[in-house]
Amino acid sequence: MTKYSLGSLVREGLFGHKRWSPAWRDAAPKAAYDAVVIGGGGHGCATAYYLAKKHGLSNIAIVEKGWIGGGNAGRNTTIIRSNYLYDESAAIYDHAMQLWKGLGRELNFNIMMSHRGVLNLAHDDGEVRQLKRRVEANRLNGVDAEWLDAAQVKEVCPIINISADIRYPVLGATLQRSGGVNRHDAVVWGYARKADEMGVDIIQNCEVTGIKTEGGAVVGIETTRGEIRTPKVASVAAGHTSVIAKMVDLRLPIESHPLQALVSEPIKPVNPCVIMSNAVHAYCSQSDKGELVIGAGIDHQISYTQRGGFDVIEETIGAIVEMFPIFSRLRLMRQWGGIVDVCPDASPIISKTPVKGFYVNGGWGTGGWKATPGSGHVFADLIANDEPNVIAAPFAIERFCSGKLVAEHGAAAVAH
Ligand code: FAD
Ligand code: PYC
Repeated sequence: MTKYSLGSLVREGLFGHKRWSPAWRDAAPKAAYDAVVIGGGGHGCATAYYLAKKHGLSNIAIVEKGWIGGGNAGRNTTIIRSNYLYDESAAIYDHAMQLWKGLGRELNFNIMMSHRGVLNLAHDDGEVRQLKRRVEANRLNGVDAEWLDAAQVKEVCPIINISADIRYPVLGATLQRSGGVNRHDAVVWGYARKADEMGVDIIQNCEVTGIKTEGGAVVGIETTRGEIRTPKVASVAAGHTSVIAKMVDLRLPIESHPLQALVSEPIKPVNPCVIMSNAVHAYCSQSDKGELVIGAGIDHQISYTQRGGFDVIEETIGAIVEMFPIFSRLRLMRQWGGIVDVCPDASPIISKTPVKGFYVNGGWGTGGWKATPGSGHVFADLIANDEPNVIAAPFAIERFCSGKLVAEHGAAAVAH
């Protein structure tokens, strides 16, 4: 019998709580930093972590208007995959996928990474053709992908209804076996704890209200807790990217929409994988606690309210019950929304701007969670070197002028 009880381990801080939690809660803004990251979501905390770890920049701050992980990072359904169509997307999402694989160990935090496989369903001939093409494109990029017919889908996910006479019959699916889910708050805390250990200030309850420039270059920010001087400001404020960009008179082609999700009461394990259907606006996985985690397509109205309409959820639940009749009598426990910012090509912006020292990372739309480590990694590179690396370069804002878009609506896998 060990001499340590679980309680004593927590009290002694052996799980790390004592060291990291109060530090960021108490961080007061300093007068000046070498760089400031706006937004303490997954991407913001990852950016700060890689700035400190890879580039030795630790006189930096994350400024968060609420609490870290309270935005989309804490509201998303944690689906991880990299099966996008174009080379540019495969490069960034698969970069993230490789980082996810070792992230729990790197951060010394259990992020509950589960590579349980992601199915993307096809319900008509057009989708079959489109998804088969994507499997081939994925393989050419070294991304694991398989095409399954309906019977093979049922082998992977025995509870799915593959009858031919339902409104949207399942004709087949792509399967990315390395795809899966993880624990969102743990990822944010893991990055934040490590960043904090390296000297990064995490300033919560501090809203950025303005960005100060002189001669076309950033010199500082205005916040609800006073002014901070800095030559570099990095916006990672998902859902509010265009609001922050407007502070330097930059107009971005981004729309903000609610995206909703919900969970059922917990049940015994019945769903071994993640199943997504773009056509019926629904997807589903099962958490380790047993809750079914269900998501919808975006709400079409533009909004910052962090909640959506019940009509969207009603449609999603109708589709889920048709695909999984076994769920029809379950009760729902919680429903919520986040605000996602969507670019016209359903791909993100990772970019320098015409304002020297102002960098933007946003527009990840419905699918940025899976990118978190890759996004933070390449954005930190851009901020430190003032140049995008080869992975980030295709996502610069110049593409909206040149027309070289990375059109990923199909692979976004969530109805827009
Ligand atoms: P956030 O966590 O939103 O971080 C941005 C932060 O900026 C917020 O904390 C906010 O408070 C802060 N901020 C904003 N304005 C200011 C200001 N003026 N001053 C200071 N701070 C500010 N993606 C997937 O890949 N897989 C999924 O399964 C998935 N499911 C989703 C389900 C839902 C319901 C939602 C809403 C999103 C989902 N997404 C998914 C998308 C994903 O969550 C986002 O693309 C991603 O999390 C965005 O990055 P982030 O985590 O840094 O954003
Ligand atoms: O991009 O895989 C995704 C996703 C799942 C749920 C929301 N987005």
